[in-house]
Amino acid sequence: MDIKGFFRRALAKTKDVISGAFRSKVPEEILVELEDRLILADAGPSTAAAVIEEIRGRKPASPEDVQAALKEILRSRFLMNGLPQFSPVPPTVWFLLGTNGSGKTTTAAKLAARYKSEGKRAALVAADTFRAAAIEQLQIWAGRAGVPVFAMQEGAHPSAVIFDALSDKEIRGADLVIVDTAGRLHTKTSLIEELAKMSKSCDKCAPSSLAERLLVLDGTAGQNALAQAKAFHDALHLTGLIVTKLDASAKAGFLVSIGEQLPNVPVKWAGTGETLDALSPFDADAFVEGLIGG
Ligand SMILES: Nc1nc2c(ncn2[C@@H]2O[C@H](COP(=O)(O)OP(=O)(O)OP(=O)(O)O)[C@@H](O)[C@H]2O)c(=O)[nH]1
Ligand SMILES: [Mg+2]
Repeated sequence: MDIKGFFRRALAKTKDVISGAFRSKVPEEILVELEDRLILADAGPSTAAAVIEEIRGRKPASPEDVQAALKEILRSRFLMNGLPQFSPVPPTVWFLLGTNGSGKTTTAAKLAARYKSEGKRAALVAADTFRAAAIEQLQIWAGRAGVPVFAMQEGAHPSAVIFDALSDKEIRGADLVIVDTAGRLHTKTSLIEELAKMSKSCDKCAPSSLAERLLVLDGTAGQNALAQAKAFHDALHLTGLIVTKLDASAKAGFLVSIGEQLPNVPVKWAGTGETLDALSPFDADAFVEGLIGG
């Protein structure tokens, strides 16, 4: 997947909104218009105001100065350390967390397929035991990805599923074990307890294996997704974000406020469609270029 081309297409409309601010040739007029347009692009009022203040502080003398400063400032808001983390010895375990329908199951399969294609042994674990259909859905995706999947019956405790999965020879022998969890609200306190138990299971069976707690965010939810992410992070100490449905989002501008609202939680992956190969490492340069041009 050419992520540059993807963002150019996916962000074309948002880019038009932002570039409309440059109809004036007077820097201060551009800045006033630009602030409104960043908000329209779902960057959030406080981020928009902060970005404009920062540009103004640089005393731009021309529209080109404004454009260059905008690009540099937006780029600086994305962390560099977005690389996936692995445990010192295999297996590495990643938890995929998030609200209902954000794309956890699909993304779990996409990640497994991706690592498999790189020659790693990837496996999936069905820790969403709320509905039998959820287990089945992951099994179908595992079949498509050609990776083993560990599942127990509906209603089994997620921490028990993880314990048994990591005791299973085939799963234990994998390099990367991706755990699909049930969709949930960040407001539920039982979530924190459940995740603590799941982490404990990991530690018991495979010490230090849990390397990522990744929040899967629906990219079409814009600023709402960000509010969710903040609540999840406060409760669960996330290690990274996966933003899905960027192919269908008119609100991807919210990503520029992530750095401000969630410092230390890098965007690691971008979901770009519904197929198994529609996942890319997040590329901040390509994103900013798509948003405001080359
Ligand atoms: N367009 C698009 N659709 C996506 C993407 N990722 C997931 N979807 C779709 O989003 C819907 C929900 O995906 P799931 O993977 O089932 O989401 P989930 O978080 O596991 O949902 P629950 O288990 O019900 O909480 C499905 O129709 C997916 O095809 C993406 O990157 N782009
Ligand atoms: Mg699911």
